[in-house]
Amino acid sequence: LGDISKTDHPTALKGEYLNKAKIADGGKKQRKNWTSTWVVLDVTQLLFYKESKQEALTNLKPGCKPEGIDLCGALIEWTTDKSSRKNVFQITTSSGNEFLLQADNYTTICKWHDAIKKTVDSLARG
Ligand code: I3P
Repeated sequence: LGDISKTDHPTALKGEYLNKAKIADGGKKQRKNWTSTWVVLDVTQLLFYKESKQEALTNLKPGCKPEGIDLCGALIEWTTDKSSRKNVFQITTSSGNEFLLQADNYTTICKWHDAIKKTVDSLARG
């Protein structure tokens, strides 16, 4: 877990491919569709890029903007009943969007779970 800072400051994680499925939009259930996504953790938000190279292009091309999730007031919880897959946690945003994130590698998904949770906690403390 080398990327996680030991201080109380918001944690940011460099990009990595995770499996992502959006299961609700504004509280309304959506059909689940798992896709591999390049995920980057910012100070206040989680960014979803289609591909790693999109991150490099995002500041150059207006059309390359990632999908950003506001982590303020979000809920992060492990789940075993929302998917048949292993190593799944759910992010519920304050606006009622629900995402599942998954990786086959347990260490990888724990790193993301812990860092995102830490960011949410730091945002709650102001
Ligand atoms: C879904 C697809 C998903 C699966 C989901 C299925 O079928 O197989 O991979 O989720 O299960 O409904 P479809 O492609 O026809 O939409 P998991 O892989 O996370 O189990 P679910 O309905 O139990 O969520």
